[in-house]
Amino acid sequence: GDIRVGVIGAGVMGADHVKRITERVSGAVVSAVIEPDTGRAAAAVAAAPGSAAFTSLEDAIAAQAVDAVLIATPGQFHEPVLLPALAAGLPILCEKPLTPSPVSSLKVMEAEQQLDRPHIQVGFMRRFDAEYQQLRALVDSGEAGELLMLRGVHRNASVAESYTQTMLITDSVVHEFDVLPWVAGSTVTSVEVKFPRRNASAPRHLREPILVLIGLENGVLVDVEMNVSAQFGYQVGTEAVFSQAVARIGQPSGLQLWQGGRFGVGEHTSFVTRFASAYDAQVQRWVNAVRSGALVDGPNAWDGYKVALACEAGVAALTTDGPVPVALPERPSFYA
Ligand code: ISE
Repeated sequence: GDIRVGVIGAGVMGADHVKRITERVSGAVVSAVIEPDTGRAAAAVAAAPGSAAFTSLEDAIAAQAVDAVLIATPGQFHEPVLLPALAAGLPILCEKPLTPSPVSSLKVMEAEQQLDRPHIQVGFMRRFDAEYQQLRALVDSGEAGELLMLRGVHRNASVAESYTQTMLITDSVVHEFDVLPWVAGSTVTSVEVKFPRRNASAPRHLREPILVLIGLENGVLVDVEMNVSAQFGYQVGTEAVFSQAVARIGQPSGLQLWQGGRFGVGEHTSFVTRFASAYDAQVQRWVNAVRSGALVDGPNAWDGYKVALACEAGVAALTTDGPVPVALPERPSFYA
């Protein structure tokens, strides 16, 4: 039958996933919404017929209401639900980041290694975006020659007052730390941050945009403009410089409009729409993996840990001149 998913956290992403599982994903239903805010919980339960609200994961487990969980709380709240979910042997799809620090990610991985196989998939949804997949396939094929550089832009229209300087790294560049090494077939070895002129329309406490230089083990150099006060909309794009070609993904591809002596193309305003089909594919493949017993079909906790190490270096790089090295320990055979 359908797997019964408990969605933990009913904020922007949690509510979006509840809707997705209920309306678009096959083989799963939302059986439980675990959310302390009663207003949010009620809205999510109303969107998922047959579901029930719980204030804690432990209550939902005790009520035998869930076969798997999707964690959509902010990163600092992941560890406190990952540990009981693992102890109950539940398959888990955990929104990014796995946890905010390498120490906490290691603790989660130790708990996971008590089980027979990996149970955690991390929600780095960009890997499920069709264009990133095409770019990775192009790198793999060798048809464009050797990959030399990746040049990324990551632009948000604006951010809430609660968004902090370190979140530029841990909440936003976190995606590039996962997906760009995945595209390049390599791993992060160093992170450096440069500061261009500050955008006066950024929240007062933020010094941004920032330029992040990411060194990869295979010699490819990655640069990312991280900009959270771009005003015009939401844009994530990558240019790949090869020895024999240049490729570009993430250009606006919406409505083309000629009006009033001008030409324009529709652009996104939020990651919710920009990556909607990537999120759909990610959740459908996770559900299929849970049903088949594979449990994970995408980035796992080891990938989440590698990103946590890169983020730690990235946060240090915010206050360091020059590159901060990233040392990667050996991968446990559990994650082979
Ligand atoms: C947000 O949490 C996300 O994950 C988005 O993909 C990213 O673009 C945004 O900067 C983050 O705050």
